[in-house]
Amino acid sequence: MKAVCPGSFDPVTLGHVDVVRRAAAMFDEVVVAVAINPNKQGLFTIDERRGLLADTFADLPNVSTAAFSGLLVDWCRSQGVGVIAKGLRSDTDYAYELPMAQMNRHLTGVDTVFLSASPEHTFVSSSLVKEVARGGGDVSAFLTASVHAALQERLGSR
Ligand code: COD
Repeated sequence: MKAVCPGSFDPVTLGHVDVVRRAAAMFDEVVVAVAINPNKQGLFTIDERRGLLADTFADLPNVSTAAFSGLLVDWCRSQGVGVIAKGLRSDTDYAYELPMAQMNRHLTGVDTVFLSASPEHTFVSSSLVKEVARGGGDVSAFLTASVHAALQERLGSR
């Protein structure tokens, strides 16, 4: 079965990496799909995020990247994706994710499976990593070396 791990990935963190790698071990094929949100300016462009994702998962032959706009379930249908795989860090994630999972299933029958976040990644998010990095904090424990370098370069050039 073909699964999608959707998200903003601005940028991809080790929390995302953990979820995608576990999904890749469960499903035949996993597409890591970057959501295009015209109302939200990211730190990295969609293409840059895809590039960082492609580097990160270069060793996994059943993982690819994509970008989508509009409804995730419409994109799933057009791509033959049968399941959405997401990480769950907390009850806050659960409260946010559950109605989306139910709505997505109502709309097209596409189910969502949740992978519990690994304890060491429970507090990791792209937004927190960016905030700490902007303040000069060390975020190297939460990113791959190449994503960390890209983040340093981007923030340094601002
Ligand atoms: N550990 C485990 N999982 C994690 C971690 C971590 N440390 N960090 C993030 N995750 C998981 C998140 O729980 C999420 O499942 C996924 O990784 C992506 O996270 P982000 O932060 O990169 O992306 P989000 O949450 O901004 O992405 C939200 C979507 C873009 C997927 C969602 O809004 C969406 O599907 N939008 C498309 C429009 C649509 O269809 N809307 C209708 C929905 S019913």
